[in-house]
Amino acid sequence: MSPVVLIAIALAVFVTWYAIEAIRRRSHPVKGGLQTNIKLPYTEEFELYSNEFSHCSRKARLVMAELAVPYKPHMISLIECGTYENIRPQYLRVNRAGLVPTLVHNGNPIYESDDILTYVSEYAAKEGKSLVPTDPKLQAQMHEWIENATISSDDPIGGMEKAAGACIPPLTMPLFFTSIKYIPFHRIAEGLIFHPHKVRPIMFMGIKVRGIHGMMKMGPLSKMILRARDAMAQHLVRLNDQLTNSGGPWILGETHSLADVSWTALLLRLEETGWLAHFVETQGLDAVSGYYDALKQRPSWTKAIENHRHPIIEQATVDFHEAVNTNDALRAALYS
Ligand SMILES: N[C@@H](CCC(=O)N[C@@H](CS)C(=O)NCC(=O)O)C(=O)O
Repeated sequence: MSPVVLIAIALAVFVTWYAIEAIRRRSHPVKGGLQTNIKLPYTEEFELYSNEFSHCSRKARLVMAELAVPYKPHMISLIECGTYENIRPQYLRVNRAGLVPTLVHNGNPIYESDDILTYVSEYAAKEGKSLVPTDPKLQAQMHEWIENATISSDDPIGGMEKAAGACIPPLTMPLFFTSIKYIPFHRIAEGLIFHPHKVRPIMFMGIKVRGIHGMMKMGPLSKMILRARDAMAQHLVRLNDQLTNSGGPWILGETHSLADVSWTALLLRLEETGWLAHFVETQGLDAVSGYYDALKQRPSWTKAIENHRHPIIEQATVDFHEAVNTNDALRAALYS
């Protein structure tokens, strides 16, 4: 058979495969809350699809642990942890947006981590457990702090000066750089072909090529990281004031609430990416520092965080700290 015919056959096979896969992997944005119109297979009353490293997933696992609601866990890999499992047909049947977390209650999915927090809290309230204060003024404050720590599905980095959650993706960059080193190119290529937001796999390709030592030499990226850094410093100063004024130990004072669940995940992300120590040192955030220590003493921390550490992220964290300690230029670009 001539090479031309062979190439034509290979091309036809690829195009057919692509056309079938593209249909199987069709994704679209989803609205938050309980989806009564979707019924998924399930074996346990609650099943939670989450990722070890994802900020929003950690919030969902924390609320389940805080309110002692049992669930069957399904761990979904994201590219920074190894593969694009979130855009494969099996998971897209659970969540057409290809985002984690998804909580499934008796077969009905609940989307958006903040809606999961509210849903689980309302469910547990029937058994007398609650993470929502009864005072409407405190409730309003709680929602404001939750919203402040949210990563938007539509525009994850929009409004950094307004919301701490929007600063999280840029401030996570150091760990993306060091974790992606362990992910082969062909895995990222899966995202280039099928991810609904191509800019994400393109960015991962770029950061894999560049490596952590080149991170702050990437002009627009380094600008975005520094903007997020400066905005986050202000959010933490506000948190510090809130903790001081409320008298602590929690955001609303004596009541541990859903706001603290959200901020546990946020402070953890800042710790593992090295930012928390920098902010505490430069802004003098004693209240935040004590608050984070207290959060880590709660039993939910072990259940939702320690029991779900991911080896690639653990190694990436070590690599990042080593890079910063051995590269003066990188350290100066990040912290001065
Ligand atoms: N607003 C959504 C955001 C969900 C979201 O962005 N999840 C990220 C992880 S924190 C994700 O699944 N990313 C996968 C990807 O973009 O490939 C929520 O709070 O649940």
